[in-house]
Amino acid sequence: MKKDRLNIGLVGYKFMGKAHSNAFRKISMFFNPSMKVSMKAICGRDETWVKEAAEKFGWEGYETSWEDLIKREDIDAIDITAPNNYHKEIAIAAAKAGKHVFCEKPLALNLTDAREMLSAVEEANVKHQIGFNYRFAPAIKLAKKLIDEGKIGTIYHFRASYLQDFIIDPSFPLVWRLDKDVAGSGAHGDLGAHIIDLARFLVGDFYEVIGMSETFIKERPIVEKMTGLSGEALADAQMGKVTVDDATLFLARFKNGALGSFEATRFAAGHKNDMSFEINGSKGSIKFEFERMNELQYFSSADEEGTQGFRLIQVTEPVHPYVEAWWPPGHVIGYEHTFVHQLYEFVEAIAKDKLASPDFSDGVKCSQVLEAVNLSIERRQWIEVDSL
Ligand code: SOE
Repeated sequence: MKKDRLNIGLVGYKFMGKAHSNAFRKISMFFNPSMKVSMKAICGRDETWVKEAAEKFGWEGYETSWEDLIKREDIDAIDITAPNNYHKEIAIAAAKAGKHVFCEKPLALNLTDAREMLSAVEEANVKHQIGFNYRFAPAIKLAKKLIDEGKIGTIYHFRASYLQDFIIDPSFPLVWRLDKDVAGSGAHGDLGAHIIDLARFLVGDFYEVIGMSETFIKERPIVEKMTGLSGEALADAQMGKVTVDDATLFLARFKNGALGSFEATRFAAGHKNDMSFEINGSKGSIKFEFERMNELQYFSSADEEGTQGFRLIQVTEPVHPYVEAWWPPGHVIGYEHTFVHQLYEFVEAIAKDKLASPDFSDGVKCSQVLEAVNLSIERRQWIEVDSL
């Protein structure tokens, strides 16, 4: 019998757990999903905190063990927002239990694990999606449409940077994002993963890469308590080693001949969440800056000579994907809306039995690029992405 309700279990209740909880709450209020969504249980190890999160975010209940969450027969889909080192075990167990799986990016700590996760969801024949939320900004969807319609012609360049500064202070503690065993990599996998995915979405697959990276601050005070992205260390905390990159830069050649440059850093003072890119083609260009996410800049060489120039498009008209569900034109949307859109699509994929997108195979392709860049840094040479 076809179900009309999708019961969700969410693992993680910190920054991403909150973003996903908010999204599940908003889906039914703003969209008309083909299935109703029930926020069954949120899961985290600390009972006091997870109980508080369940009440605050609107979950029916909570679990303190992800194994117990997966065992529950009343849950159809598992959403993973726990730190990266948990992704593989939870996703594989969830797939084996027949649950649909949504997983935050990067898919896994490394390419081998990412491939195992893809095999598990494919073997179990469950729906799977990865959290590349920026694809779901209406302005990015417009960029994709303009490219697909040939409006900027043959693509020559993709130039992207993802700049943050939240760890620039050397006394910022050694949070899990700075530990390779937990995070897999630093700015590269956390920020670089997003611009790699957008490059794949908008330009196409990568052919070869060469990169460089640096860890500017090698030791930091050991963290006592995590607070969102940050954490607190004791005044007399011992120092621990930073085992990930603070910044990774790389050059790329795409299979279609376009050239790309990528910069991911947490050491760009003044840049808080500054993800931006420019794409240049034979007939025009496109520019996007996340901190002005409702806007897209478009230059068309077909425009009349003399008045040519980049036009600033407010992507808030209802003709653009998802916009109609929100507010009248000009009433801008924000970061959290990208999560509502991606999880709405996940629900639709399950309800309509269609492929979710981006899925774990996109996660694997992203991990392949991340790993090829790492290998190029180690060997100081260009690496063909498909050789991995
Ligand atoms: C922290 O650097 C972070 O929250 C990333 O983990 C997210 O993926 C990115 O969207 C914003 O920055």
